[in-house]
Amino acid sequence: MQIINARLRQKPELFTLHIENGHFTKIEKQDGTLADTSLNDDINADGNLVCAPFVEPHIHLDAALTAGEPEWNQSGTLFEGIERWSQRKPMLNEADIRKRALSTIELLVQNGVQAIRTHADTTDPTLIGVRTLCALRDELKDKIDLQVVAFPQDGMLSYPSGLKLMEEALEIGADVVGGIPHFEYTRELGEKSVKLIIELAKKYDRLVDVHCDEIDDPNSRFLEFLACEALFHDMGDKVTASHTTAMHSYDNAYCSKLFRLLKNSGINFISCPTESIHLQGRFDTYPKRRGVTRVKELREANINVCLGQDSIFDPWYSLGNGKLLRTLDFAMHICQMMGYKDYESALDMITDNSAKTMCLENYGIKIGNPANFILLEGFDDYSVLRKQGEVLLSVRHGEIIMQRQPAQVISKPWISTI
Ligand code: 17E
Ligand code: FE2
Repeated sequence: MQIINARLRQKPELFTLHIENGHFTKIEKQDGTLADTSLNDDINADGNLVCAPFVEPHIHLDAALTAGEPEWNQSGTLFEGIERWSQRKPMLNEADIRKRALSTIELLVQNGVQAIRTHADTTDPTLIGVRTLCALRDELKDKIDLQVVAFPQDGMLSYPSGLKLMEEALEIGADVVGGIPHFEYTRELGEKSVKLIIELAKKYDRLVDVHCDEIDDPNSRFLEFLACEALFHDMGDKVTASHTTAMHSYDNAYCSKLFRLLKNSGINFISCPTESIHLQGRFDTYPKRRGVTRVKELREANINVCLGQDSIFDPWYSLGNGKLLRTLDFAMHICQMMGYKDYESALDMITDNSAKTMCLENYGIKIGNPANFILLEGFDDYSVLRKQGEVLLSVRHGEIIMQRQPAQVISKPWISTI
């Protein structure tokens, strides 16, 4: 298989990509545009961008597609979301979770995603979310990279037997230890939970991804605690802080000191800008805080930061369509990353940076790597972001897993009739 007339990120020329036995074998610079070949599995990229697959590093598949069941989140706060979800939890069963998770995965795949990190709530004595999503991960392992985070929604230390359930989830096979220190009853319990998360990750050899300071309280400072633990245990590359929305409300002097630790620790960040712009700032009148973490400043400090959707039609967020280009568009606006320099590598935040966060191996368009890629409308990061076009093609191990015909305008352009 060959992909001809392909653009690659940060390169002006056209390329031919050669694929054999599901792997990239040659990446060749072209001398001008090539005509279609006669081989029928060859693909003409037509000057569009061939890019590493999109990665969704933060979503809750156990809760996806449950908005309004049994009640809607009327206030739009994180806290009412948690309450609505606790009403839905007793209605969970394997078939229900599987059906919703599969439809959501399908939606993500249709939009160019090939790797997903999902949270699964452990504050449920049956652990049905963890069991079902771990089973699905194993079943889909040749089709998609799925990681499961054991996530204690109601608090690892504040929920009855929360710690025992977390350990059980890791025994079942969750890949990542999660946490929610800002929702534990006290600061002390929050800090204790972070220490335990790191201990469990070491004991079971797992990654860490904590919902950290997802609140507008400038005094919520579990991030420094998590980063310091990661630094002292020398495991920054395995640790992720999700949301960190309180960082929006920290003062600049504190942030300046904090960033030194963040940089030294090497931890990863995930921001979910559509979710946070909706859930945060809900206790403000005017002016209203945006409540999105400092993505621009993290990028400028060369700290790894990526973007996730968090929710699709669930008790926290009732919109969402699986399109990470939309999430990226929101981030560029909300975080005021609209200078030319910001655009040049914008796709990093939904591809390479997310792959680094998930510790994915053999990711990217390189000779010897599995031939996993997508085809995007546009010729570079900036034009893809601006067009907000559809993902045209998704190839995994050299096999087409999704192909889309671009939409065509069929009416006559009105301007030509004048
Ligand atoms: N749970 C939570 O604590 N925060 C969120 N943003 C979602 C679930 C979606
Ligand atoms: Fe989340």
